[in-house]
Amino acid sequence: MQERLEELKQEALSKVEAASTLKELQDVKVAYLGKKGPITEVLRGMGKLSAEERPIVGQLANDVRAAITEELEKKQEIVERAAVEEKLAAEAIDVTLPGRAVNQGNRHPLTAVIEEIEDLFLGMGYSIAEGPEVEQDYYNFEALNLPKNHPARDMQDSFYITEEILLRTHTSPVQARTMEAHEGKGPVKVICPGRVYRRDTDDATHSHQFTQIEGLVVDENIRMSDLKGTLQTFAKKMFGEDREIRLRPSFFPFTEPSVEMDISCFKCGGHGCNVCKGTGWIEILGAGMVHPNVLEMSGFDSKKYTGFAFGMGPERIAMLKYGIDDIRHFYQNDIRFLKQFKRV
Ligand code: FA5
Repeated sequence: MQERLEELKQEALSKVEAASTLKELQDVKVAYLGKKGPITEVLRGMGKLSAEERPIVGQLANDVRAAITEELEKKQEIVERAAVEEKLAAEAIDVTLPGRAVNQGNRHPLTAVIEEIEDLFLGMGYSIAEGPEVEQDYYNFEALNLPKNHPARDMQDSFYITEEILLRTHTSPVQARTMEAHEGKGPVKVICPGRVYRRDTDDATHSHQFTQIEGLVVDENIRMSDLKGTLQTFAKKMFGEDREIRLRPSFFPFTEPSVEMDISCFKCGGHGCNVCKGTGWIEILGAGMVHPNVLEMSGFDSKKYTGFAFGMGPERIAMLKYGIDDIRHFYQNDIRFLKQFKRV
């Protein structure tokens, strides 16, 4: 029996030695130390032994068990460590490899120009107001002194959703909404950037959907000279210190008097070139003194308050500033076009 135990021990230890996975070790454990294993079998047969032999064999069986268990544990640790090392080796990162360049995006040129204009006016004490793109006929036209059937509505052909609701054709309705919210109390000093829509046929300078930035100042004693000074500051900051401005009489139903502002051509300095079509001047925006009817309709006393307003198209400004010859480039998302504005 002692010999048999010694044999089993050698057998088990050589199987432990040969095992290379946790599964194989587990199999050895079950085979030799399990309830149905040969050592248990030997122990069961001890009843047949003499009283002197029994403790010796018992002791030996326990020693064999302990020896196998110890070797199993040692080997298990080795196998586990090897598995971890193998995993680490497989996941190793070669930090000396050259990195892959990250594709970095940049702001859309139109967004950049709008933000530049916003910053400029925020610096002059304006705040930003916004309004809905799906607008009521009342704010888009009526509150701006354009009653139903007024011929000047033709200047801005609209996308109607119902008789009374349309896609706004300009950002001027935000003027009316802002004044209404002030409940007849000045001062009001806002710019209103946003998208607008018109039934214009798309071409190099027109789009059916474009952006505008509106400006509105209402307070006591606001004069035409305040408007002129503001526009002059804007033109110089946006297009360069040498820029001159020129105001030409124009017509908008919501302003009286109304003007259009030109800036001296930044390319030729006013001598005449292809950008200014030989005139030396470039048209930039529409403006004027807020019509008394508009002030009254939005709850302001036109005897006490006066104001000025202006509206510009950032697409046209961006086109001038960066020499872009077709407005459609802004909307086509051609990466070759957009990449040119990296540092804007
Ligand atoms: C207006 O929309 C007035 N609401 C501006 C205004 C505001 C005047 C406050 C007085 C006081 P106008 O229709 O001219 O005006 O449009 C203003 C600017 O929008 C134009 O100068 C132009 O830059 C731009 N614009 C007009 N139509 C289009 C179009 N189809 N595509 C791109 N830009 C356009």
